[in-house]
Amino acid sequence: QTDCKPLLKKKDNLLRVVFQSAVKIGMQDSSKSKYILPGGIRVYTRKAQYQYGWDWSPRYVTCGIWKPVYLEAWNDIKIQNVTYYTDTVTSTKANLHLVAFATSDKYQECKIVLKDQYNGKILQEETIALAKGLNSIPLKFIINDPQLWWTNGIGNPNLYHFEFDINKGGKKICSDSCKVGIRTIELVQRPDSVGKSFYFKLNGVPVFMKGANYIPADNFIPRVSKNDYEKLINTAVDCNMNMLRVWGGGIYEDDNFYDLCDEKGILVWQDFMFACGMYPADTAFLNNVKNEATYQVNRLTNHPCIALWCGNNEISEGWYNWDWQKQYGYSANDSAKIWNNYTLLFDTLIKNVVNTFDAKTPYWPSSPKYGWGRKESLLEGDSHYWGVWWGMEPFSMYENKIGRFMSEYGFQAYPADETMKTYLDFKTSSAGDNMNPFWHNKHPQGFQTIDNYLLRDYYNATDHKNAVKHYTYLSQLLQANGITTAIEAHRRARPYCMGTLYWQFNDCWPGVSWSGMDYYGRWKALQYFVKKAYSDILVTVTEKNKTLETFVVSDVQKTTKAKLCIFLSDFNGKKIWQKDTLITIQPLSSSCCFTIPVASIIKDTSANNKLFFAARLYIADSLASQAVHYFVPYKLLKLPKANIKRSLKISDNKIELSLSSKTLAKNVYVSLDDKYLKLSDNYFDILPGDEVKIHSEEPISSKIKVRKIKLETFNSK
Ligand code: BMA
Repeated sequence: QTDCKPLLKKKDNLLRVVFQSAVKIGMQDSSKSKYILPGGIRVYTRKAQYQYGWDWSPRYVTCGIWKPVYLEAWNDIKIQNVTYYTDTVTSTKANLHLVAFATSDKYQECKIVLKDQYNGKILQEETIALAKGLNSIPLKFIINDPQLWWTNGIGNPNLYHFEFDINKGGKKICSDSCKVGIRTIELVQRPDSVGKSFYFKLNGVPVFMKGANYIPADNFIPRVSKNDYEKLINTAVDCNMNMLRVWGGGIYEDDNFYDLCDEKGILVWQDFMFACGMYPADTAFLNNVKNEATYQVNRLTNHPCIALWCGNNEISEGWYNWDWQKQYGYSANDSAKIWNNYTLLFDTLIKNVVNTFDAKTPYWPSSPKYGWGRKESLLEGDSHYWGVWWGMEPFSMYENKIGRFMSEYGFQAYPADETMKTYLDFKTSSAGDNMNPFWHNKHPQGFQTIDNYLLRDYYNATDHKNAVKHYTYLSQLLQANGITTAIEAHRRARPYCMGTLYWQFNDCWPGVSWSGMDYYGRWKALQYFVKKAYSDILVTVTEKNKTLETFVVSDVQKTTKAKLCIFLSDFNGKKIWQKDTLITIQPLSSSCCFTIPVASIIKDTSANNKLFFAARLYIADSLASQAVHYFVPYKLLKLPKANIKRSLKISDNKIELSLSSKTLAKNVYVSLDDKYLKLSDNYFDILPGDEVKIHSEEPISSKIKVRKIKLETFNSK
């Protein structure tokens, strides 16, 4: 934002560089205008918009420039950037080309050389002449038997390491090295009988996207270390995700973030950093955005993880659905001007930058295409469905409101008690106390909304003897069940729906929010549930018109043989009905394998609250996925008192815990001495007669005793 003029000063034998800055903020132009723009002052400053406060982040407007400032000197030739393109790919050959931009301080002849850094082999070399000034240098090359880049779950994220050199007289003058993935990506939007498809093809394969919306990992961005990024991306991988959306009110992420996504096969839906507001479009602002977009597109274009450039978050939705025109009292002229500014920014300027510098990656002007109240939002484009939470609709609506690509939907939950204890005194606070600012919930109706939904499926735990802890546990179950209802419905709807990204993956501070994983990386129940709901092959059960439908969904490319065991049981393990069948699961598919009317297996409906229906899918004799369906809201279940047997083994500072129960034990939460413990699974049901084996994923002290392991189970009131 500033116009920096370096001044060199010599003092104490040190050369000091002083940046004199004439502060120019975009405000200058708009101060002449009569209207206020939605978003207020923040839309004039090109810095992280969430720093002005969001419904999950505090307001830290004074956060400033956080990246290093440096001067770069060069002479002779400087490579500005090198962009790699995958042109065509077959299993035996990939045709690629690169375009290098290099500045030369004179006319001169030189040799360009492209090497494979892994084996040192020269892939291509040419003698060329550079003109004085900026030169564009194209170079074609071939990779035989290419190892393609694939996403997590589909294949290996293979990377090549290329080095592009400019040599003179046999000497290297300058060089640029880059890790590149050989892959093609397409966004397919084909008109069909309902609307238009919206899905990604990776190397020609339609891939169902499973992931979440990513926000900055801290209020104070320099605090995020490489290790933190690793923890975050490892969680995405661990939870069987293949896409993260870098949301437009945050930051263009650190190089480490994209490097890790490249290495681990996570595609990135990359928003430009504009969100929920209308932006000015005076010449200074446009020039500034042009520089910003050009810089970011050039910085990120070679990352195979970049699947999509998206102009903004919820601006077109805001303009058409949030009544801004009335709220801000715009005249017809004001409205025309403001919308014209929008189109200049997102339909012209940014789109042109992407087409110029990264034409191989699709561009999408705004997420979502239509607001969630409009029927078109379910027929084409991507969709943010907020009828649940903002619209107070029941979780079951997730099964009906399914668009072509669900890029946002979400529900809040409390973080782990240990996280809350870092900012809250449990003794003086009571659960659900939304007047207490120390609860760290930035959503104005956050607590009331959680409470409201809690009463539908569970009960309000504020009078529980251990209220905060119990409320936390229940709110996490509520969120986990709600969001997985959505995920499973989206996956069943494949290929109509081809992606699901819940809101939100992570947090920027410890607090109550929509995240599945809190600020300290502690998993809420949702994260454990997501890991299962995103598994490559999933069995899922839904009840529609009093009929139970068992679906099997596959995201793998090969045909799979499996055994499906379906049964109805009471909570003491008495099987009332069962059926085993052998099935063949088609690649990249979702199909309903079995339906049965509820009435044909449950004669006495008053016993519904003591029964569950389960589907278990075995692949090569091991349990690949399991679905459990209950017939009444959880609060109405007549659960027996669980008597869980445990056996504990500790080796190499790792816990191996085996839990079994003769009766149903619902949502078993395992903690260690009341401390949060990252486990291979948690909050799970132990079906009657089952043994569940879990292990710790973080080192623990070898002094742990069985009685230190605490178990909490859900018990209807
Ligand atoms: C979405 C996002 C954010 C917001 C979240 C929760 O629509 O785009 O703006 O934080 O909802 O309300």
